[in-house]
Amino acid sequence: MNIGMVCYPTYGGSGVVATELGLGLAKKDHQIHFITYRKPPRLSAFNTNVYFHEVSTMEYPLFEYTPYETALASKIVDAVLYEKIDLLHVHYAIPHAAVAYMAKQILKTKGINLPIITTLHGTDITLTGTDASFKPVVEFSINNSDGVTAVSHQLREETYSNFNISKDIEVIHNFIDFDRFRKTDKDHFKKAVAPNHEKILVHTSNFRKVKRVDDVIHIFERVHKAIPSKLMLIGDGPERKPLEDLCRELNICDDVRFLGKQDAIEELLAIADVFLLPSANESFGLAALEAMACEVPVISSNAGGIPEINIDGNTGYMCEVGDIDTMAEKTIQLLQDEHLLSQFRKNALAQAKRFHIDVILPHYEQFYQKILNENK
Ligand code: GMT
Repeated sequence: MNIGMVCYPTYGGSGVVATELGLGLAKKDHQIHFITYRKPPRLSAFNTNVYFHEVSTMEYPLFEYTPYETALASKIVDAVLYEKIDLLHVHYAIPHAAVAYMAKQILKTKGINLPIITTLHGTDITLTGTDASFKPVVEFSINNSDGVTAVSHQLREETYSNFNISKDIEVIHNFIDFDRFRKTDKDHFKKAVAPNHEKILVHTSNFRKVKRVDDVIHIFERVHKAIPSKLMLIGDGPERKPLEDLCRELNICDDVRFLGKQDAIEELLAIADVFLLPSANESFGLAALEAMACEVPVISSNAGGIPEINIDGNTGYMCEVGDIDTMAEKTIQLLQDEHLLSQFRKNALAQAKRFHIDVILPHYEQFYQKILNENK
């Protein structure tokens, strides 16, 4: 198939899922056309069957807000006309689903029917999508996509309860590429981060409020008092500065490393003992799944779709959102029991394998085929 892929070129979340999906499909001989405003980070190397169409916007003094949607729709139309794209898959509803609808209407006037699939990722439904400034457009564009998928059962249900949806929503979980995410020997690296064999806790996110990274720091402070340990914080975002201040206030700066955005997250996960994800909401929690694939148990909240991947008392522990005392207690319990920790590591890997790219990718291929058949 010749597939157009529209996404945000981000380091995590929906951008990563779209990129990994495109790369996986390209390996299976599909032609993948990424249409984004910047090259997605995981698309750096040359790949046969992968093409990149950069959306550029025109500067003009009248445009206080650059009309990105118009530029994206024009780029989609151009790519479909000249690359003979069979189907367009957009990730994150805002604004991609509405833009796809616009491109579809333009192409219709040229005698082309472009099937559109929208994948809902989380905040497009739970946070931004329900804001009055977006809601009618999100609802309309979901209902007017030819196919809709959600990354968890919980997100599917939340979409039905937040909007008036007439479409079937197919659940296709996020997935892991085990060629990349697996435990490797990074002992030299471990010695550099934890020279005195301290335990290593890790958290990855975009440092937005919804991630509750301040809870991560409070949990670490409690763990640190009981067990010699280090905390690696990977990623960047609006909350970083107050979080740095919090570390100073708690006097734990020597044992907390803010590592910023990292390309090779798997190398950091390879040396970690526990992954912390106390989010207020999380439609899936891909970052936790990546940790589990690297044999790192997860201490998380029980928000959103997290219970679809983390198994309480097996691959880690799940607690109520904001219950930092229990999260710290469970972390200490796990880190103090080598036998339990090693069992949880194995369980985490086994659970992650259920989301192996080879298992999930065929679901997307079947879904694409179904939508193409319905649109013949
Ligand atoms: O986590 C974020 O805030 C980014 C966001 C996105 O769309 O890029 O992530 C969402 O999509 C990910 C991939 O499907 C999910 O793993 C995350 O759970 C989800 N984030 C939230 O629901 C907060």
